[in-house]
Amino acid sequence: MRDHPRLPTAPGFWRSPLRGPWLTSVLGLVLLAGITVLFVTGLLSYAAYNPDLSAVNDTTPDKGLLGFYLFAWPAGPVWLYRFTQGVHVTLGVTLVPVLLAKLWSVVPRLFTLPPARSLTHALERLSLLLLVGGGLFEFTTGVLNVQLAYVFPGSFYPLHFYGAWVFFAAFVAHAVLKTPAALRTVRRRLREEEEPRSDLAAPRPDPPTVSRRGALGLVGGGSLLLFLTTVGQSLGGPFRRTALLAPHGGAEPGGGPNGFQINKTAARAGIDTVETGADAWRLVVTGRTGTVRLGRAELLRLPQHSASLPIACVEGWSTADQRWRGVRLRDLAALVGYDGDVPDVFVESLQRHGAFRHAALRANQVADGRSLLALSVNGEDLSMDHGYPARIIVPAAPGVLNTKWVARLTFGDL
Ligand SMILES: Nc1nc2c(c(=O)[nH]1)N[C@H]1C(S)=C(S)[C@@H](COP(=O)(O)O)O[C@H]1N2
Ligand SMILES: [Mo]
Repeated sequence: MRDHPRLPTAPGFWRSPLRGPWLTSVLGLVLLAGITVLFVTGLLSYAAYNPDLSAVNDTTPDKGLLGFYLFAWPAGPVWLYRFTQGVHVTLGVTLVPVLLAKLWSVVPRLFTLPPARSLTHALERLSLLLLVGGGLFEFTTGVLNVQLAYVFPGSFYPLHFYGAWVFFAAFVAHAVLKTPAALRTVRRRLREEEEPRSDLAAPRPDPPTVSRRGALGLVGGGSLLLFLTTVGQSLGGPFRRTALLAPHGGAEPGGGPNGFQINKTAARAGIDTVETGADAWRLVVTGRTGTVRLGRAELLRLPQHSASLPIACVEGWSTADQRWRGVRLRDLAALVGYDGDVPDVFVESLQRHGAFRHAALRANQVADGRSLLALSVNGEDLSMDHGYPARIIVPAAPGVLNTKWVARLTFGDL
């Protein structure tokens, strides 16, 4: 095409006949609903970490007011975190095509000249920079974390956390400014009125090769495909095999009672069978009345209780319910002087290096009868990779709080 402008700043450069207020509005309204859910479930995930309990669960530097304490995460229903985090991750992945299509639909505006017509225009463009930058950052860090690709400097958690606040502030401003017009555009189309002139539409469009509805169908189809190949990891059990996009790294869990997902093996955590053996391993329990040390045989002589609970990770995957059996955390608290007035507990693993080797549980979690120091699962001793000789299992909590290879429990208010 001889007369095609070379620079994207020229209005005639953008030729797709698909761009226009309707496409942008529909995609925008889908994102308005979807990203709101992502923000709410993200905040819930933050609350679920017990961020206020200790500097161990939440190590975000300088979080100040943004680390505001939400509420005590409940210990039921047992599938609570599995659900909220499954929604967060599955919806986030599903929205990727919608986000990309939305950005594509407005990309000509990135190149408008002059860059700023007025102070208000300059401020608006600055907020769009935060919106687009924040959105791409949150989706990218989220997907990388789900894929266990820890390529960013520092830890995922504070990056995704701070990014979320920047993104959401810009998102709220954008939604307040644009939603009324988007709704008007969609309604006008429903009444089959002409689309008004807009700088979103190409001034000299090429002939269409697909209709706008067709393009929207393509985006929706892409989302559906991502949904279908992701959701299985949150459902767990046999559905896990359908989660083609979920990472299947870690160890192959194999079959049998211990045959469910393993992210970090005992070998990777640096745990060896000498320190977990009957001669070496003692659980150290400390509380109001001092310290007691218990071997595995002694723990097995305490009252044993069962609970059917899943392990649901922040990465969105979950196991189906497994039948755990062991000693109630509140019974262990009672051994060191807490009868009835159950406190928080700080849990430490044998593991000496790496993340997730300690965790803080809140009093309401310790008090729940389904919160166990598990010694066996599905009728068999825990395998080394699932935390032998003992692991924590708490209902409704994120997997990261279910510490494996437990060495020490310190009861007391944190
Ligand atoms: N000691 C120890 N316990 C741990 C972890 C760990 O790395 N070390 N990982 C936690 C996380 S993030 C999850 S989701 C659950 C399940 O992890 P797994 O699949 O490695 O058993 O165990 C938790 N307990
Ligand atoms: Mo996890």
